[in-house]
Amino acid sequence: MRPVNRGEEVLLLLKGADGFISGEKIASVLNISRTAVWKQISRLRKEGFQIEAHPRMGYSLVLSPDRLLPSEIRDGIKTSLIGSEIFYYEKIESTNAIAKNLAMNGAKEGTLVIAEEQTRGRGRLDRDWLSPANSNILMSLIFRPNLQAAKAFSMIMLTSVAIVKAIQVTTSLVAQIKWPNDIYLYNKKLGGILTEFNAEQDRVNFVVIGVGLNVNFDPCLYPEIKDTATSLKKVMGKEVKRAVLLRSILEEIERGYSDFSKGRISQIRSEWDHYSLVTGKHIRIHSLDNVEEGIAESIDDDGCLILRDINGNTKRILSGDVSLRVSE
Ligand code: BT5
Repeated sequence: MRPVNRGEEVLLLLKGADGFISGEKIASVLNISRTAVWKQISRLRKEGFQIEAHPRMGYSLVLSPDRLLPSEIRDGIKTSLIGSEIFYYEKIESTNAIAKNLAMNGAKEGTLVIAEEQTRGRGRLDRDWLSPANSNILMSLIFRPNLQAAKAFSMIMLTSVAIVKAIQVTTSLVAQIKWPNDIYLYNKKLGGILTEFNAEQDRVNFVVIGVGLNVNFDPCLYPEIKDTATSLKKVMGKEVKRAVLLRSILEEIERGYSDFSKGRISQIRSEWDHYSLVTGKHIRIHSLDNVEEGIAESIDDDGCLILRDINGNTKRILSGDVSLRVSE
């Protein structure tokens, strides 16, 4: 993916330089004035990049901030659709809320909304999603699939598979998928997915997929989740570079979405089964007014769970607002 603004172009040259690169060289490569170079350097410094300046030798990048800035996300990313537009916020209400708004106003498929902090991060049924600033991944993606509304939740399947694959590639940890929308690591919740969509006459206009993933925070910060949540840092005992993980997630989502769009659902389903925490287990599924019990067999193409009850009958359970408990 190509850089989209001058700041990113300057950053790429700094990153590619072996030590210092002169202001004159940057100016000539980008065909801009020395003053324009200096302005971009000041801007990058304000964003938290530590750039050393030397009167004769020029500029050298000393340290990049641990921020999910668009320039950091784009650096070396191998996607063409996912993240082709990035909206970055230090602090906003909820990335899903912003993404829905952008989608309503015609934002392109693949648009990524990313925040360092949310003031009203949401789970399903308006539950809170908790995360301190600058620690985790809080993002939403806009999709415009050619899909019936009833099938919109099937996209959780490809997103969760993409997340666990990216975690495995970047950290070697094997996380698991807990139907319908959770990512688990060693039996604690590492992340959640919130899918929302807008449809007309049974066709989907857009789907917004929100992901909250615990990377570098300590769940003990929040009494409500300290016993049930985990983070990659907590398990690994060291920080994980969020931009590296995020890039990998976006790349896996692009791959999964391409398969999904070509109708190759069985490939995604078999990967889902491989990482599933519930397949083959005795489970209880709670919805607002009902409890179902049985053995989780698999999921179908629509993302519904296939449950076999004690009489041997199978049932499809919609992945709406249900919660699932695995029996001991
Ligand atoms: C989810 O809901 O798991 C979906 C969460 C999606 C969050 C992302 S962040 C970016 C985007 N913008 C948003 O506003 N949302 C999305 P649900 O299955 O309803 O689980 C919510 C429950 O998880 C809460 O009631 C808590 O018990 C628990 N929880 C909250 N924060 C957590 C965290 N950081 N880690 C683990 N569990 C958490």
